[in-house]
Amino acid sequence: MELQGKKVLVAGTGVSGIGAAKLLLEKGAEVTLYDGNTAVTREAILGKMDGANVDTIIGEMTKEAAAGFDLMVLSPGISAFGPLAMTFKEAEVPVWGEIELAYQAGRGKIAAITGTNGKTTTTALVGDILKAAYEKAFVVGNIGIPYTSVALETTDDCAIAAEISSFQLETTCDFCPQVSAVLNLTPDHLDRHGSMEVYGETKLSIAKNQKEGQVLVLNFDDPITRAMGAKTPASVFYFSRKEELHHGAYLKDGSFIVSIDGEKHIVCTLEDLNLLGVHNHENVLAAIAVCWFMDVPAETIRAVIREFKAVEHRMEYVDTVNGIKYYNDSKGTNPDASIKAVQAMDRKTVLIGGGYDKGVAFDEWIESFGDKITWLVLIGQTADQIEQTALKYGFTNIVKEDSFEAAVKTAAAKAKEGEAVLLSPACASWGMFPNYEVRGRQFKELVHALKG
Ligand code: UMA
Repeated sequence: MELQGKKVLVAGTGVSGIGAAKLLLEKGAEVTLYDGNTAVTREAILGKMDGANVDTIIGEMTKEAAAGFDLMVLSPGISAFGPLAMTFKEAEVPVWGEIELAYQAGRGKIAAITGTNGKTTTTALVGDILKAAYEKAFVVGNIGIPYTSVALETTDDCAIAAEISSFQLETTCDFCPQVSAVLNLTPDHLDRHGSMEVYGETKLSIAKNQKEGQVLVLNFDDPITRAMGAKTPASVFYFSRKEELHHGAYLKDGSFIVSIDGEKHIVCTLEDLNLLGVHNHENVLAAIAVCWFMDVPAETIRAVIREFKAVEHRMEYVDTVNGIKYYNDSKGTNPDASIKAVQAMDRKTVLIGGGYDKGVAFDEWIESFGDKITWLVLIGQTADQIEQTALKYGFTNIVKEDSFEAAVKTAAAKAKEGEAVLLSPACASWGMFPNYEVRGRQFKELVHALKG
């Protein structure tokens, strides 16, 4: 779509909406920024727009107003099937997400990564590898950097590592990566998608425009992602931590191997890794597979893996205070992610959990505690639900706190010397914090304050 002169409504004035609005202005579109939150002010929106004078609508959006636009660009936090988007769809105004807009405006070879867990680590690793292999490479998407903020700098010979969430996939149209990946699928965001089936279909739509020769990397060990292989026109390349594959990437006897129709290439070994937990073996396998098909030589992949460290808020070591080690896993925003964090702990641990209610169950999370988790300190909307689930399994060492600060202090008091405190809430941060990054940063500040 030619954007010059088009009237575009950008819904949401967070990083995604602001990135989209700036790109649209550069492309000569007439931009109106909309936010449904009545606490947001026009001044605050304009303050994020570097002096550009755009129209704003705050609060209610009427059918009549919607019909006056040529395009709507929706932020991922707003459902593509909610009343706002439906108003535009009914008025036959195309609805794109920020990813689609960036794709339409940008160039270059895209490696797009989705999945319930591991996306950020895998995308960050893929991004580092692409930066080492290509003259120009970008890391964008759900990782926190809007794709639109770099789209106009992309060129035909550049590479892009994009972390794509299921929210963002609801609003792609022509988006077509050269290589895509679905890392795994476990319950998350069911309040938004309604069912695991819809959530899975949304994830698989990352490959919906790919053709044979363009590659979809899938986890062979996860039954749901394994089954996706039969439902795509893309060329499928599996990875497995458990099984040797004739055509795929796998881990065997400590070596990460790419096998192309039986021709084996050892890319690196377990000794090359600086990442905790077996789930990271899967992330590394996925990154190797993605980069292989982004035409990166094995020696470059290995050199970058050797240097790669855990990303912020993902099993991030914070400090040791009074002989207690503190870990920030604020990115553990669903039970499966938090289970992996619990499994990666090598000592008795006090766990801080709870937060926004996404409609998922906590049974498996509680069951994963074994005798490793000594106390559970709960915060947020899900605290009561988690407590009830824990009691059902006989786990009674529970404290509920009203504030995050009190939760960190209680966890510090419950942990003994030689033990650990882990923030891995199994819930999104919303309701108490704007996002998981703020929650993680506050945790680190509170830990440093304990040192006093
Ligand atoms: N808003 C409305 N109506 C609504 C909901 C929100 O008007 O019904 C407005 C809010 O008032 C606010 C704006 O929309 O002004 C926020 O937009 P947003 O929620 O889309 O957030 P952004 O700041 O634009 O950040 C988004 C992603 N957020 C979400 O998907 C919720 C960020 O992912 C992403 O990093 C960023 O774009 C850049 O691409 C965060 C996330 O939590 C990290 N992702 C989920 C996850 O990882 O599980 C999917």
